Amino acid sequence: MESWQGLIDSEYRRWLPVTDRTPSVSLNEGNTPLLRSRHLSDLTGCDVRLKVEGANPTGSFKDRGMTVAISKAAEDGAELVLCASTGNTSASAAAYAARAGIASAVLVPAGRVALGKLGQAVRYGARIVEVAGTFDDCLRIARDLADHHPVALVNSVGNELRLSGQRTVAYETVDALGAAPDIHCLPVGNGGNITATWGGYRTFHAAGRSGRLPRMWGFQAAGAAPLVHGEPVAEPQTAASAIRVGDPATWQGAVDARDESDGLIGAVTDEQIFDAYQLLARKDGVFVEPASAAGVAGLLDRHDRGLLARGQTIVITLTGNGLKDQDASLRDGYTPVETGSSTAEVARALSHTALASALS
Ligand code: AN7
Repeated sequence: MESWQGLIDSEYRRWLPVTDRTPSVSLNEGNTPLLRSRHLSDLTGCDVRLKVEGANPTGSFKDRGMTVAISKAAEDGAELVLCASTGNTSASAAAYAARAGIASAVLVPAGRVALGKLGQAVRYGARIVEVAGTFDDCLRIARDLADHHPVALVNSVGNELRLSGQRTVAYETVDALGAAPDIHCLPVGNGGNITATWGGYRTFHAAGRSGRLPRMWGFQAAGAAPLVHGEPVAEPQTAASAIRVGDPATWQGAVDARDESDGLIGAVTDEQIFDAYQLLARKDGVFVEPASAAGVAGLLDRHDRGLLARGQTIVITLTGNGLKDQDASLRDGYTPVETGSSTAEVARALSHTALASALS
């Protein structure tokens, strides 16, 4: 079997807006695991699958759209790519720009980006500007700059290139399952991913590759849930920093995905998000960043309220890798158990744990 070469040089190429003149700027993104969650399946009586997007090269689903956006920017001779970001878009844009030999600049809300993501952008060589404001302010400024200067804006807002790449998550899912699932759960921030994922399912349905369409179930953090309230939130609040967005740029796309699929966009509290974050690591061995657990939190919330029928196939997008946000992983405190370097001392230290009987 030929090894995976990334999305542009995959079987999905024909669904992407690239031509023979488009260079393929790739880090071999896509082709991510679709893992069965035994725990969530047993709990819900459904067949629950986890689409592990943290396995992408920069650790989030953003790489799917970025390979297309930066390849096109390279084709167009762009000298600078620009984006606003809650963190993952900046890491991805900076990496693909580096690969293409194009300079990158990223606008992020000051002090609100997980350090792992910032560290990625630093290392990939992006010019980073921390804006005293929200992500929504960053996006407004980025659009303003792109309107007046010759830079390639690589945010997904109205960006068919980004969205076309992000649709591939649905193509991979359909090809893995043989059809669309009954329900597709995912976190929602700016609204690009739910729009693109739904667009992907519709594309494959129209092409006869899936006999059915899923219901799209999107979940926002309760303190940053404009799509649930039906109006922008001026001061969005959530510890899930990736989805701290008060005025989603792809508002209409997200609402259309919900309505056309007979789905829903619900809110989950930070407590529910962190419970799901913990559960995924403990029960499935999958380490995600907090925002990425919102889809699982939402599914569990529906289940707890008796709103989830058994026997369905459910796919949940886990959007980003847990390694990016160690503030989150250690926020409940981690107390190291320290000992001297003899076997006896280590055995004594372990004797306070469940290992005691094994070591006695
Ligand atoms: C892990 O990086 O918007 O609803 O600037 O990083 O398409 O915005 C990130 C979003 C979910 C929400 N999970 O997706 C950015 C950015 C993770 C994310 C979302 C993001 P959208």
